[in-house]
Amino acid sequence: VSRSIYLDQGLALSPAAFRQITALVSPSRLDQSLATDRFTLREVIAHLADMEPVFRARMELALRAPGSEVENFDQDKEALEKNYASWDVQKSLTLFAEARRKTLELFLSLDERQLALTVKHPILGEVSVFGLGVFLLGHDMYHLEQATAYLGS
Ligand code: NI
Repeated sequence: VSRSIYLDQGLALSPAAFRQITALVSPSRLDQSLATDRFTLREVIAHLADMEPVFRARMELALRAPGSEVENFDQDKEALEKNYASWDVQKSLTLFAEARRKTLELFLSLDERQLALTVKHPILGEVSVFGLGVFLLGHDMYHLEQATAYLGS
């Protein structure tokens, strides 16, 4: 495992990308559902803000107690229970940016030995702290593509 400048930069830049895209979307479209089984843009941003501390907690657990088992995060259950559909988008963007800054601060502080420590996830299997960082960036991109679908009329 070695540091990847694009992984670090990508993780740092995601909140700005979501903020910039959201600024270009008409407020009336934020709650539009583009696919029955996917979040609206408002829910996507809330989901990112809500998930970020969960990702960070997994990294912290791997560092503190390597080999621990973590639970899967049921995003649809969380979305309903926490009513993502009601979250203020600007507040969610701010929450996400602050939470990501903390994740990145932790991630950048780790050495190679620490990045290789793992947790066990019921779906992902054994995943390292570095792997969690890669997963996080992939998750950003998955939802970033979804957000771009809200651009245009
Ligand atoms: Ni997601």
